Amino acid sequence: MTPIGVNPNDSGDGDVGANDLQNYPEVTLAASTGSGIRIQGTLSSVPDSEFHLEFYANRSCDESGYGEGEEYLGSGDVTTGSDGVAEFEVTVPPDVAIGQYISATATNAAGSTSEFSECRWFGTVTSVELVSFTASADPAGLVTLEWETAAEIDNAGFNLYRRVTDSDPDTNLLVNPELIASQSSAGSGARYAFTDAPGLGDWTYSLASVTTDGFEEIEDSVDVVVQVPTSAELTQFEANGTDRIIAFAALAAVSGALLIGIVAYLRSRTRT
Ligand SMILES: [Ca+2]
Ligand SMILES: [Ca+2]
Repeated sequence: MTPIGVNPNDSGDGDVGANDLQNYPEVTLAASTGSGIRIQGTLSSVPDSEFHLEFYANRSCDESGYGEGEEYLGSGDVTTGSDGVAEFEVTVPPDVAIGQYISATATNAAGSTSEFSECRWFGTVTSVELVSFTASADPAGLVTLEWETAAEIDNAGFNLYRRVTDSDPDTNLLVNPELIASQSSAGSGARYAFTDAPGLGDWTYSLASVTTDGFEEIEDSVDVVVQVPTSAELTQFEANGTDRIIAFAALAAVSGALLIGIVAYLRSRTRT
C-alpha cells in the first residue's frame, strides 16, 4: 500500500512505488449543464500515455481535502501529450445532489490506479462561476463595472441592471444596449468591463448571466456612490526656476456627461 496520507504528484510521474505512485487528476470544475454534470480538469503524468479516469461523488470530503469514492459517476479516457499533460472534459448523468464533492482517479495502462484527487465542491446550478464583481466611480461621474469568472458553461453573455440603492428590484433598468457576449472559450474564465454614466446618486448594479438557452439569473450585486468630489486636489510644481505655482483644482460631476470643472490658480513669488 502507498504511505498513509496524500502523496503529492510529481512532474512527469517518474516516481516508483506502490501503484507506480500514479499521479491523480486535478478536477478544476464541476458544474451542472441541465442534462448532466460537466467535469473538467487536468492530468499531469507520464508523457504520451493513455489513462483511464474515473469520477466519484461524495457527501463529504475527507479531512485531507482529497477523495473519496462513495458513489461512482462515470469514466473517460485521456492521452497525455509530450509534456505529460492531458486536459479532460466529461459529462456524467445528473444524479448527484447539489452540495456534494466530486473526486477522480487515474489508472495507467498497467492497471495502477492513483489516489483520489482533491475534492471539488459541486454546489452550483448556475452556468457561471463568478470570482469578483466590482463597481468604481471616477470624478467625472462614470461608473466602471468589472467582473471576472472562473468558469462559464453554456453562457451566452451578461446583462447589467441598475437601480437606486434600497429601491425595489422591480425598478432595475437594463444598462447595456445589447448582451455583453461571453468571452469564455471551452468553459474557461474571462474578465469583463463596462462603463456606465448613471448621474449622481447611490446606485446598485446587478450582474446577470444569460445561458445559451436564454435563462437569465442574477449572479451578484454591488453598490456604488456617485457624488461631487468634496476634497480639493493640490498640486505644486516649479516653473521658471524661481516661480512657484500652486494650483488648486476641484472637479464636480453633475448628471453623467455634464462635467463642471473649476480650476483656480494662485500664483505667488517666494524667495528664501
Ligand atoms: Ca509514478
Ligand atoms: Ca507520482
